[in-house]
Amino acid sequence: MKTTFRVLYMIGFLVSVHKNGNAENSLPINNTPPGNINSLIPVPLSLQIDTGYFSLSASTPIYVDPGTKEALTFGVYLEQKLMPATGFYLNVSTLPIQPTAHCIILTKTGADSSLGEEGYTLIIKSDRVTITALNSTGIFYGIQTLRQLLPALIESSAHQSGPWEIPDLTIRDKPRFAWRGLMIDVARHFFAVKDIKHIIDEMAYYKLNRLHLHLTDDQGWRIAINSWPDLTSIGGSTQTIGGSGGYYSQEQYADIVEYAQSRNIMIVPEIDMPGHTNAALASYSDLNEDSKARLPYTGMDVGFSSLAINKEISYAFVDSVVRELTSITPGPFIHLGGDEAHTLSDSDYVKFIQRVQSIVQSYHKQLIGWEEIAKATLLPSSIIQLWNTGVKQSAIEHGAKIIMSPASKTYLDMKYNSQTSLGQDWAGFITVKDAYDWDPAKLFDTLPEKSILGIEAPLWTETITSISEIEFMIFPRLPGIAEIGWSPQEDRHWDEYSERLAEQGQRLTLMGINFYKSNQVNWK
Ligand code: TNX
Repeated sequence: MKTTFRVLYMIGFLVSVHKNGNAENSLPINNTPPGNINSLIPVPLSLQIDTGYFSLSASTPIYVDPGTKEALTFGVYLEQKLMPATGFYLNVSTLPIQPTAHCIILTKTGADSSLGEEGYTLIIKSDRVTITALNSTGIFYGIQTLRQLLPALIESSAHQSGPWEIPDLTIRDKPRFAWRGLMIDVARHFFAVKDIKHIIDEMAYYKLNRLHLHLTDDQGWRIAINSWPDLTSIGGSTQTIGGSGGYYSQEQYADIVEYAQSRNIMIVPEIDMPGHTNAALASYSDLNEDSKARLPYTGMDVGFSSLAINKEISYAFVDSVVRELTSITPGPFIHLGGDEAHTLSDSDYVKFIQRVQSIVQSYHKQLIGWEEIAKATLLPSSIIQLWNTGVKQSAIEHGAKIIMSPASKTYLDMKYNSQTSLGQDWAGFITVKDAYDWDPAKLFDTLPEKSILGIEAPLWTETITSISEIEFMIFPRLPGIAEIGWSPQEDRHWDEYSERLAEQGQRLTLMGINFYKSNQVNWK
């Protein structure tokens, strides 16, 4: 919305004028600097500023709808996010008939259904903050917006003096795309459960809703499949360039799934096949066409391995994997990779994909695969993840849904520039601006918006070994990806976005996130 931007610019101007100590009279908010309107990422669908401001105090209660544990959970989540910096232990309780004059209300009552399943309304008046949504999803997003509207210091883990003020306003908001994801490759290097939870919290702040875990590859197998124990005892013991690897037990995996759910994020598991399978081929000789186990692999090449696609045992194997994965996957999607199976003929590849697609269907799940799977005849429910050259036109014409992960825009393992020591550059350098300044619906003439389910940024980890290195590669490009997924295209402009990103830099610093301080942004 054009007006939104004029307002954002205006408030930014007024706040900066105020900070310089003059023009107090023109400040619409009682001469007090408000929380920063210019900090919102992703920018909301619509925003209207009123006069006055809300001030959070130790005696501001948080009221939630009665009757559901979930509502209380989100109320407590908000209280815990506000506590460290404010020092306030806000009272969380169910909404009484006569709420106190000064309060925060999280409610489904009176929700605007035109904002859809993930939308919300956030109304800030001098005496009351109200987040209204059809679903708890929307309430959670309203909470993230509220956090970002408070002064940046709200993200400090140490007590700050405040004041904790937000200008009166009305936000109506909903996402452009249903799929707003990040992929982490835990196969090339393994990352502990606590690291994954950390990333989940960082994603939630930007309203991302899918975490795709690339669980297996040539260099490692990271999820316990109890009926095939050597996958982890052998296949899980290596990683790229050496090191002892690791894997998630099914209990640990279920713990990640549950933690993600509490932050509105669905875990999408990927078991890559028929290529990218050396770790499995090293674990079980029977999975090889020549019945000889492969040696473990710790290099960086791709495309050399394949399951024995002519042996029945391979399909029994896939069946066990999908069955066990289904038992720990509440979400509807199972990703079976399908990329870079360079050793197979097209007809063998297609035969394999169609068979594993029916296995996924027999467990009532939807198949996702990388763009190569479009060579096969796909079920209408199957989803294609574009990554390199595009998706076969006939699949698009058949109505296939596409997740957009074009390598030259979204591969967060690509270096920022020639000076970046981590990462790769086969798809080119990707600056912070490059990652932001494109439209998924304009990238390919033949791929219209209605075919696009959403956007996902993959982080491949051949060169990435720690959470701090993950953060350096994903921040600050990930907030840009999140805004592409959420905000209307006509409201996205790099110059204006880079101002908001600059403000977010303070928050990233306070959260202890190791981010790349690109000189394309005037960091504060
Ligand atoms: C391509 S993307 C791959 C991955 C690599 C990545 C490195 C895709 C489906 N395959 O196996 O890790 O490039 O950037």
